[in-house]
Amino acid sequence: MLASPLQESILGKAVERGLIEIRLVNIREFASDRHQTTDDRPYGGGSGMVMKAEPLAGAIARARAADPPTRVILLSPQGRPFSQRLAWELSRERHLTLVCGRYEGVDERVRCHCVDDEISIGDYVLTGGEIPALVVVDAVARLVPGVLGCSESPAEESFANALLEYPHYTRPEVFEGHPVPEILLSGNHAAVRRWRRQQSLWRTWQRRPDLLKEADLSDEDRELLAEVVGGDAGSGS
Ligand code: 4HQ
Repeated sequence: MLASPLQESILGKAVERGLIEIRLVNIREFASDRHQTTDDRPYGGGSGMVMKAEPLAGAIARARAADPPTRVILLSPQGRPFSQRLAWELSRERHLTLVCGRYEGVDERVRCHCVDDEISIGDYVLTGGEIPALVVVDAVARLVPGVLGCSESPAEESFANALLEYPHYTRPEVFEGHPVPEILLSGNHAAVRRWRRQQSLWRTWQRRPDLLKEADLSDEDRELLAEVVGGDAGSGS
């Protein structure tokens, strides 16, 4: 579930170029019985299985013994909501350990005593923490200097400034009867910049008013938004 996606595309290239290093640990290696059991039935009864504490704790202890020191993060729907802000924060760490649970979750004592943080990628239930871990790795790795080409620097994009992206177009000039907005063909760079900013503001106003409330808009932003939505620009409603 993890090895193959991590070898592809931008992440794979970043690993090849030595910009990031990713190690996978199979917790079965830390099981003590000959069946390499990592789950067991819940105390108190009920359906489903629980990840046993010892194999997980053993795997985490191994990670903690490594250099440089690591921050250990459990992926779980009960965690702190993942966001671009948190991705930036994690991108400044030298070493992260992402713990992926299966079944109904991990023994509460692992959560309390072996991990530093808990992160959720959203309010829905998945079958395991592997895909959430891939989401975190992807979002964090692309912020590591050198991972993206310099033409696609992560600083000036959506969420860095809390606004949604403006619409993008490439050739052909007319697709199934739908033309590219004329202004983008005008060669007037100042007008293009203005139009894009206005589109970003408008989109965010329409689709994510919650983001607009957090954004700090300039006077010009408010004017651009008022041009398309009327008097209540920037109120976020
Ligand atoms: N799970 N954000 C259940 C998630 C999840 C999420 C991970 C499912 C852990 C045991 N993790 N396992 N949403 O749904 O992070």
